[in-house]
Amino acid sequence: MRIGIVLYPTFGGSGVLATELGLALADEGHQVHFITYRQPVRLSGFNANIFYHEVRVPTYPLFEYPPYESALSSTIVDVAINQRLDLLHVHYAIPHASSAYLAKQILLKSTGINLPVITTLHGTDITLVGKDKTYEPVVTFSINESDAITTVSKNLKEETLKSFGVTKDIKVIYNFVDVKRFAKKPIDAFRKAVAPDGERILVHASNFRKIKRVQDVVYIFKNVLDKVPAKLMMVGDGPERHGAEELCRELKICDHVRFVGKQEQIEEILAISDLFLLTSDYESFGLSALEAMAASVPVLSSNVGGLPEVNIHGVTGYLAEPGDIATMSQLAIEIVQNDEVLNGFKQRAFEQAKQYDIKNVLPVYEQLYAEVLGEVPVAE
Ligand code: GMT
Repeated sequence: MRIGIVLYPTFGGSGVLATELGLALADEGHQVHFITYRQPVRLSGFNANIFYHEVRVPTYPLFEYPPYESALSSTIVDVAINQRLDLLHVHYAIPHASSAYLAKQILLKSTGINLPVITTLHGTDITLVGKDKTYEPVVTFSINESDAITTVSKNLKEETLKSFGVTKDIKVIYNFVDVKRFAKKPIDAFRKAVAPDGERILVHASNFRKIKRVQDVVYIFKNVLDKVPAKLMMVGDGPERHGAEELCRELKICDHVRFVGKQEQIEEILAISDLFLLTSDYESFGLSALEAMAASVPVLSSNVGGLPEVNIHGVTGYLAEPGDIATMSQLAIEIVQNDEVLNGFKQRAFEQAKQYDIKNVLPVYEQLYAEVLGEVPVAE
């Protein structure tokens, strides 16, 4: 198949997932055309089946807000015609689903091409931004106009049905991970550099937005440190990083915390880690937690959104209410203070991640594509 994928090219989960999906589809022999405004972060190296089409947004003094949505629709039209796309898969509703709708109408009217559009909803496009009255009518309309809709967890499906007048069926296709990529041997020299005296290594990775509650990560770490020798790696960057760094200074724990910024090789960091902390107010799924589990790292997370579908309480880690720092700290200590307990969690986290391996999820997307193209009947 010739598949167009519209995505955000940044470190956010939806962009990472969309890129990994495209790479896996290309490995299966499909021709994949990524459409976005910048080279996606996880897209590197040459692959004969992969193409990248950059959306150019010309500036003009009149444009205080350059019209990206129109530029994206025009690029989709161009790619669909010239690359003879069979279908378009857009990740994150805003503005990708409405740009896709517009492109579809242009193609239909001007060339007679009917380009099927699949929209995958990822999280904040529904729960935060999408719900905002400024966007809601457009989001509802463009979701309903998609030929197929998927969400990355059962929880996100429920949230979508609760907040939007969606009249179409929504299929849950869980996020996935390439277990092979994350099941890496730790690099001893790296572990020693971070934790020279064999301290436990705790890790958090995100885009440091408010919703992630990164200060909670720092408070929890401080409580762990009071009981167990430990180090904390803070991976990523974003608006809340500065506040988290300040807090480390206030709590006088800077020597034990490293803010390493955005990292492309997250698997190297996870390979030396003992516990992943995800304290968010909401996660539709928590792809970063799944990646940690694929690297045999247990997860301490909040009990929200799709996280309980991924992180199983008492099995792959623990869950607690967002903001309940005391309980989270106690549970984190429980996981890391004893080798035997920690190793049990590590093993079970890895077993759980295997269920979400790309090789199990990719065929589900391929089946959906075939259904949308009318090649196979729609599965119940
Ligand atoms: O909202 C973000 O943190 C980024 C966002 C994205 O779309 O890039 O992440 C969402 O999609 C990820 C991939 O499906 C999920 O793993 C995240 O849980 C989800 N984030 C939220 O729901 C907050």
